[in-house]
Amino acid sequence: DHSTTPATPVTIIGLGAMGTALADAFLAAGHPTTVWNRSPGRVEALVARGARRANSAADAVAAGPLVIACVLDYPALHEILDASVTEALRGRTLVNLTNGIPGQARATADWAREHGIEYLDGGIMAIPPTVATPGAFFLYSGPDEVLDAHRATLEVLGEVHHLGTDPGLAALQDLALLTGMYGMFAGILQAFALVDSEGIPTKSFAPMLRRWLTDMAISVDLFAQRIDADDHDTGVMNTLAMQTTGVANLAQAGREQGVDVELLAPLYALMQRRVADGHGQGDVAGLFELIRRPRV
Ligand code: FVH
Repeated sequence: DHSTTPATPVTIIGLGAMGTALADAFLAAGHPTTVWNRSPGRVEALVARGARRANSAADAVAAGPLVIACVLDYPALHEILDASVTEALRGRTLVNLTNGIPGQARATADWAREHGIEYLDGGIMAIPPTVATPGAFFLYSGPDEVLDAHRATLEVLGEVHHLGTDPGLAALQDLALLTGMYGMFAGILQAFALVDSEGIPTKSFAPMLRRWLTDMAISVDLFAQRIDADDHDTGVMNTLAMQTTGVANLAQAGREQGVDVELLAPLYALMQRRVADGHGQGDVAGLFELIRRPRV
């Protein structure tokens, strides 16, 4: 009977915008939640909402079996993990949801193994208000048995995606998802700059831009099909040559409107290179061939 099973105590290290949202999610789900932050001021509001205050990071870690860290970056994390905290973590599970690169995740997993700490690395595909809503999903990598032991608790935060035992896989795919997002940000900002140059309020243009980007999201699947089939040339409906002319036009229009079009310059240069290589009648997804790691 799950209703009589006490919820696993959870410790949250790092109470920035995201750590606070994680702690609130566990409090709302009835988990005893101990919190610690470098600057103590951020603890107060959570304590008022039912969290337990720890006087040091080591005390926070000692409060339960599952410790979740969410700080700015790995150097910040390793500043926190001094000798006393490392010792307190022995025999417990550390789930690190701090953004970083695969090498940092793998090095931290090695460090954890050396100190008898179970370790999962993770990535958060949510913003603070969407934590613990159906929109949130979390990436994890690390040993199956560690993930399985804490799956139910981690599901409180959002959908759990276990990407494999290599601890670097969550960081890699987190960064890949963010790469897609930042490319989109560049396009959104460039589009707004263009309409703003004619005094069109971005708010009135926004619904059309959202609709167009939502429709064009199909490109994710279409490009993936082309790349996996290693075929950028058959059945092309919108050729690279045509699209290169279009991008030249929007860059020129931007310049004539007094808009800085620097964000588009690298994409345009790549398109021109691929056309010069003889792939003008191919698909735009063929640009992948110019940026991928060469096959050995
Ligand atoms: N907020 C978001 O929307 C995104 C969503 C996706 C995931 N990211 C990642 O989550 C990590 C934390 O992000 P955050 O939004 O909570 O960041 P801040 O509000 O800026 O809080 C930063 C916390 O890190 C602590 N901290 C910074 N440097 C140190 C250090 N040297 N030693 C100890 N702690 C440090 C900081 O403490 P304090 O300044 O309050 O004392 C905050 O707790 C991040 O990896 C995102 O990429 C969030």
